[in-house]
Amino acid sequence: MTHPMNAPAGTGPALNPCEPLSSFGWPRDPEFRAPIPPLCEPGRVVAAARGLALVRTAAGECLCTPSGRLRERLRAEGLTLCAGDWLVLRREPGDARALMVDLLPRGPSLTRQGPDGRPQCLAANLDVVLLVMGLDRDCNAARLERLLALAWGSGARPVVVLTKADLNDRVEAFAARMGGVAPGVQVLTVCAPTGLGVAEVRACLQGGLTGVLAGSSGAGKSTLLNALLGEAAQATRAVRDSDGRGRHTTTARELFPLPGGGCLIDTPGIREVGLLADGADLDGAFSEVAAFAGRCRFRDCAHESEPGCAVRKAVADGLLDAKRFGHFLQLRREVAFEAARTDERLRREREDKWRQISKAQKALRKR
Ligand SMILES: Nc1nc2c(ncn2[C@@H]2O[C@H](COP(=O)(O)OP(=O)(O)OP(=O)(O)O)[C@@H](O)[C@H]2O)c(=O)[nH]1
Ligand SMILES: [Mg+2]
Ligand SMILES: [Zn+2]
Repeated sequence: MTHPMNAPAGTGPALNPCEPLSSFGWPRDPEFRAPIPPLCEPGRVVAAARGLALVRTAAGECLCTPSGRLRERLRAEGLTLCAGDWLVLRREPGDARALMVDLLPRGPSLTRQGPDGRPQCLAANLDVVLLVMGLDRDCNAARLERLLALAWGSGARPVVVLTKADLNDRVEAFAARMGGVAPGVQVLTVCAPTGLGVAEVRACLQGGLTGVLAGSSGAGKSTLLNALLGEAAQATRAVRDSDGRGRHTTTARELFPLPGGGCLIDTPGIREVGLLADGADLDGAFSEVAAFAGRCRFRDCAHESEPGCAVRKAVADGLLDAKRFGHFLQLRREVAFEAARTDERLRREREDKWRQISKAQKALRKR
């Protein structure tokens, strides 16, 4: 069957039927109507590294290199391909490698501040962000607040998944506490050895949705993925006995289609530095603070010492949890710090550019 999107009028038969791609989430949503040019096909990035990408097309997986023009565009816009990206590919008959000719506009994506201070896309075109925390030692409110800020910033729906239910005898109390930190967010508990809760996670991705696993190393992300796949596709490793920390077993971000529909991107454990800034949404993560902030006297109230601050008043009146408000302030400081780092980088880049220009001008005058 030819997908309507792949059959522009008068271009003859499409190269590949797109039907099998539906299990990879194609088409992303009804408004996603990017036309695929003649003799091209859509594909989804399974994994990407150093400009190369392993891409899933209707015909199977293939290794792809970017066209010169796409490479140029990615460089100009500071973009790197990542798992979950949708691409336009062109393949000459008989070629083993396909050419990536275009990157389709990204939908909700998980981003973080990259090592160079630029935003870096970790996983693209998401419907659900699974915030994974282990009920052994990993699960706490502060960590969840960070993960939630990241998830709300992505634009995809967060779902909290508490793993290792077999290692905690107060599972319900923990789930309730995490539910309090994440008002309105679904909280699931799973136990990999017994398979408890795995079906509920699968249900979150029903209908060909795309999810990403986010959480610290050792939280049990890959173990959960394996349980959903019904096979040990991803390696997993025990956390260190000494401090309960993970060993960063997963090292690359990779997209897996799930039996029964939907796909899931496994990620390396997120180190919680540089997590925030651009990708963070504090109002989403602290919706109850945001609700009071609307009633502050000043629209740009920082809730510090301004008169008529409704947020401070709510804390004083016991309507807003003081600890939560403290976390809000702390995360806001971190976001501001990360943002300042980015500003500093931009300023330096601008200065460099002017230095180069004035050098070139001087050289011209000498001639
Ligand atoms: N008892 C128990 N152990 C679990 C459960 N889920 C995961 N584990 C164990 O926790 C350890 C870490 O699991 P991984 O799946 O490798 O963790 P990860 O989040 O993928 O870690 P990174 O890849 O380093 O980010 C492994 O030894 C798993 O067997 C569970 O439900 N119960
Ligand atoms: Mg892993
Ligand atoms: Zn205020």
